[in-house]
Amino acid sequence: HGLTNSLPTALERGEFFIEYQPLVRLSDGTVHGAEALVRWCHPLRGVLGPDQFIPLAENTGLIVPLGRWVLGEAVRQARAWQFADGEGPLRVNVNLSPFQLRYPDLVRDTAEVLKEAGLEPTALCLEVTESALIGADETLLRPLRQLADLGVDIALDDFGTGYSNLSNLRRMPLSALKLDRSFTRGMQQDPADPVDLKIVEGVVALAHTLDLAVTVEGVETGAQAEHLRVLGCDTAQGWYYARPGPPDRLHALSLVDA
Ligand code: G
Ligand code: G
Ligand code: MN
Ligand code: NA
Repeated sequence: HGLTNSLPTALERGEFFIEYQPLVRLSDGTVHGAEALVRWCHPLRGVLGPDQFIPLAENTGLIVPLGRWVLGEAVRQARAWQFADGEGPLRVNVNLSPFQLRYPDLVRDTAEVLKEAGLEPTALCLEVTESALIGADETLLRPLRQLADLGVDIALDDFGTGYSNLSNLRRMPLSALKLDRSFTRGMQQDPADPVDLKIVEGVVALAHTLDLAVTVEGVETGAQAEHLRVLGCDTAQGWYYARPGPPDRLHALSLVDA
């Protein structure tokens, strides 16, 4: 596999970069923060998305240094936004691979990166997928609790697509659920799919009962956003607001919307 050979040096060569996609508060349309999404600018193949190299990075162990790099970049970027923006502090979401959760220095590294950048831990949200937490045992729950104790938010990504064990919702130190975009697809129809509306309504009720915020992914139309607002979702992310893009664009967006 050609990519396998070039992956280890790609980090040293500075071939990775991060795009940011805003998370918008449904109540008033202001920018809450952004999710960091890593890309690889491969010298021969062009820009590759995470689906094309994250599994490879996981299998080769490179996910640990790569994940640490993404975290450092994203945290420094969030700090830069806070300096540039008179509005409320922008927050940053970073995806965490299950392999990183099993890495013993994750919590120490994260605390260090935050301290070095001067970013308060509450401005960082780490996203963990449901499927990463299948059969979540103490090995995975302990670092999550330690991160939560630092003040970092933990969000359950792709919620509803995995094997959600609802009892996990009680055991895990979560702050938010990210509802997978398959649930919001039916809201693009006119009229919206009544079953999808009911499902989202139920998830929001469950989440809010457990003190979890609800973020919805894949919002592509204004009608969808309005449905989700009425159903009580807290924040939204999707092409309706912005595609993933360079960090400076987020700042411009927050000034326009505020
Ligand atoms: O960038 P794109 O919108 O194609 O994202 C595809 C998936 O890749 C996302 O669902 C996200 O979970 C994953 N992803 C993006 N960036 C990172 C990263 O830095 N680390 C890990 N582990 N996954 C990421
Ligand atoms: O795995 P995760 O859900 O964290 O990554 C989000 C993925 O969904 C990225 O690949 C991103 O480019 C894509 N995405 C983001 N917003 C939208 C959207 O509104 N519609 C669709 N179809 N895809 C989106
Ligand atoms: Mn994510
Ligand atoms: Na997701």
